[in-house]
Amino acid sequence: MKRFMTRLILLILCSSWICACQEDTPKGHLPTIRWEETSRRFRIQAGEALTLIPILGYTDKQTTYAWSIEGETVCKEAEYTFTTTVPGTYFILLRVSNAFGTAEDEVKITVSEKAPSQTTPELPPNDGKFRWHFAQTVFHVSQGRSIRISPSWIENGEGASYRWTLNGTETEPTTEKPCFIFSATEVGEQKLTLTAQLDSASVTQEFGITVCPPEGTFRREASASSRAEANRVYAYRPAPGAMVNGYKIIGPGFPPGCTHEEACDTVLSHLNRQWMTSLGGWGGYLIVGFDHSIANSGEYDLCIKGNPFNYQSEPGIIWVSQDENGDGQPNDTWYELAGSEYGTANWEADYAMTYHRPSQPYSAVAWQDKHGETGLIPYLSYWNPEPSYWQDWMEGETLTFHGSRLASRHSYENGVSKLPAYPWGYADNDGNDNTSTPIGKAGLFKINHARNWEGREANLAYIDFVKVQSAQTGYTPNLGEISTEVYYIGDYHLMK
Ligand SMILES: [Ca+2]
Ligand SMILES: [Ca+2]
Ligand SMILES: [Ca+2]
Repeated sequence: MKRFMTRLILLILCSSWICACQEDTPKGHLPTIRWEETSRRFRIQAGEALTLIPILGYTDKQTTYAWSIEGETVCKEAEYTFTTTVPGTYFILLRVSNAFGTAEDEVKITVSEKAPSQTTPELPPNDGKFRWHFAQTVFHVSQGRSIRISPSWIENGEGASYRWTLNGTETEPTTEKPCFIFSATEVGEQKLTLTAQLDSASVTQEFGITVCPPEGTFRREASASSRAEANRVYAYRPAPGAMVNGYKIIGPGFPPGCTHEEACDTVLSHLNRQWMTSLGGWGGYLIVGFDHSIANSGEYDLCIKGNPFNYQSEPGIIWVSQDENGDGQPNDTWYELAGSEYGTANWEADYAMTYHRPSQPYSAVAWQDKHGETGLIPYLSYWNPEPSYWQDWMEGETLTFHGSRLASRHSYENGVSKLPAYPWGYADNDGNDNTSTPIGKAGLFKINHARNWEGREANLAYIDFVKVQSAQTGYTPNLGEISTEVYYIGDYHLMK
C-alpha cells in the first residue's frame, strides 16, 4: 500500500510537471543543436579531456540526450566529456529528443599521440665564428634615390676591420660597424662588395645593385576591373608561433611537407576568405602584391585587418615598396610606415634575431637576438597540437629575421593576459586607426607615412607591395607568443 501510494504521488507529480513543461515548448519545434565553434572538428591529445557543450534550442526537462560512438551510447546528459588514451579519429553523435521529435548532430574529434612534457631547448654555445647578417643583398633602386647598406648583426666580429669596394674603388678600412650609402645616379648595374678582415682570414659579401629608371616608369594605374584585395602572396616567412601551422578547432593549417610556394597559395586562399594567418613571433612576415599600383592619396590608402581586442593588440609593422625595376617581384627597396612609436625609445631599427630549430618535437623554440638577449616561443598544445612550430618550408637549422622592433608591454596577472595597443600605425593593433571599414573593423594606413633610411618622408607616389611583420617579442603563459595576425590586405580606395 505504501509502495502504491508512493507510485501514485510520483505519477501525479510527474504528470503535472510534464504538463507544465509542455506548455513551455513552442508547438511543433524539434530541438536545435549548434556549437560555439564554427566547425564541428576538435583536436586533443591522448589522455586529455574535452567537454562538448552544444548550444541547444527547444529543449525542456522532458528532453532526452544520447551521445554515442559507433552506435554505443556513452552519455545521457546534455554535455559530454570525452577522453581516451587511444589516438585516432572519433565521430560522436548527439541525439536530442523532445516531444516533437529528434535532432542529430555529429562532431569529429582527432586524438593525437600524447605529447611528452614540453622540452625547453637550450641555445647552442657560441662557436666563436665570425658571422654577419644582412636583411637584403640584392637591391633595385630608382634613379635619384639613395639606399643604406649595412649588416643588421655581426657575431664574433671583435677586432675585425671592414672595407667597401664599389665598382673597383675601395674605401678606407674601418673597425666601426660598416655602413654604405649608395646614391643611385646612373641607370645600370653596380657591383658592391664588403670585406671583413679578421686575424687569420677575410670574409666577403657581394651586393647586386641595379639603378632603375625614375619612379613612375612601371606604375600600374588602377582600372575599373582592378580588385581591392591582394592578388598574390610573394612570401610567407613566419617566425615560430603557436597558431602558424594549425589551430585546435580547425586542425592543420597547411598541407604536410608544404613548400614555400604552396604555403603562399594557402595564405592567399585564406586572405580571400578573410581567414587568419599568424606571422608567429618577432620578425615573421608576409609579403603581398596587387593587380595595380596603390596610390598615395595623403589619406588612408591601405586596409589591413587583424584580430585585435581592446585588451589584446599584437602590433605588426607595415612596410611598403614600389616595383622599381618593373619585374613584378618584391626585390626593390622597403620603406617602413612610421607608426606612433617610430623614432621613439619604444622603437628599434636594424634589429635582428635568430631562432634555433628544436631537436625534439613538442618543444618550445629558443631565440637569441643581436644584443645577446634570449627567449622562447612556448609550445602550447592547447592551442595547436601539431608536433612542431617550425614550418616545413622554413629550411635550415636557424632562422634569422631583420627589421624594426617595438617594445613589448604585455602583462600576465591572475591568469589574465593584457597586451595594450599603441596609439596608431600598426597592423593587428587596436589603435585609433582600427576603425569601421566596408569589411568591418579593420586597420587603415597611409602610404604617406613611409620613411626612408634617413627617417625622412619617402614621398612615394604609389606602392606595389606590402609587407607586414610581427614587431614585438615575448609571450604570456596562456596566449603564447605575441604574434601579429592578418586576415585581409587591400587597397582602401577600391573598397569604398
Ligand atoms: Ca592578434
Ligand atoms: Ca621588383
Ligand atoms: Ca597572435
